Amino acid sequence: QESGLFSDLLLGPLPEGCSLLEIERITQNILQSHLETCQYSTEELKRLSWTLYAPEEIRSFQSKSAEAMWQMCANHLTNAIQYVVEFAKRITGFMDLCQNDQIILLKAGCLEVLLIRMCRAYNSANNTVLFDGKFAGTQLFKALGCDDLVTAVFDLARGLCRLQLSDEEMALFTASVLLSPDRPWLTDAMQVQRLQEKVYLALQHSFHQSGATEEKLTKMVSKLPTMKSICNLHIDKLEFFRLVHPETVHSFPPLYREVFD
Ligand code: MHQ
Repeated sequence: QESGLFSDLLLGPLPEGCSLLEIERITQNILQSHLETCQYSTEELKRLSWTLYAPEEIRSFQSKSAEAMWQMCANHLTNAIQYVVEFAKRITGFMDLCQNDQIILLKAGCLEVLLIRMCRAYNSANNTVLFDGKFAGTQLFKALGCDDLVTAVFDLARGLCRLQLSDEEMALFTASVLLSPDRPWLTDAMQVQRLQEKVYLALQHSFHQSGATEEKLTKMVSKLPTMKSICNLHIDKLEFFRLVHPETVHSFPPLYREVFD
């Protein structure tokens, strides 16, 4: 375990005006925002985690049309995105960004946040995720015609699950992903970068306090490219689906279309 003077020296100086007190304030703010907006409490998920779909229910999902299944997934994703928007709004400093930059960060980051949040609602013991009230395996999503995407999402969830993130770590990690200063077309990337630096320090601090190693943080960061490629795959699938079923995509929730279409 790395802690003490040497690791503090290696971490480098805190950014101007970022005292330990401020780091603790940031941590509390972001943890609370996460807990208030994470859609399902840990207890609720625990209670539901063995509520599985029966074989005939799975078959009935599988025999839905691609349009019906896409519509259903788009609705669930849209609902979840609204919670991410609420999460962002409660992060100190996010609302101080200009509205243009708030929108850019949310559009670019909300699916990544959902992919990280998914591991809370994922059961690695049987490779299932909470979907529409019960736990579902990859085969339930067959009608989408996106097996590669669905498998990639479940694989990522399994990988993230292995890291056993605490709510504090997940809160800070999702906040730092949301506050990425490298998103295209930001008006004030510097302001975003200053915010992200503070959140990242809070994340490092949280690791040191809990006795976790730097390795855990490195592993979390190493999932980012996979998340990016899943986001791109989702865009590709939607684009192709729209070619075949333009009228269905037209009836997707406006928020879903604004983010992905
Ligand atoms: C959130 C709750 C939540 C809500 C929706 C769209 C498409 C073609 C494929 C869940 C994706 C299919 C999603 C609904 C599938 C992998 C999607 C559909 C955490 C995330 C979670 C559980 C989403 C996880 C991914 C799901 C199951 O708080």
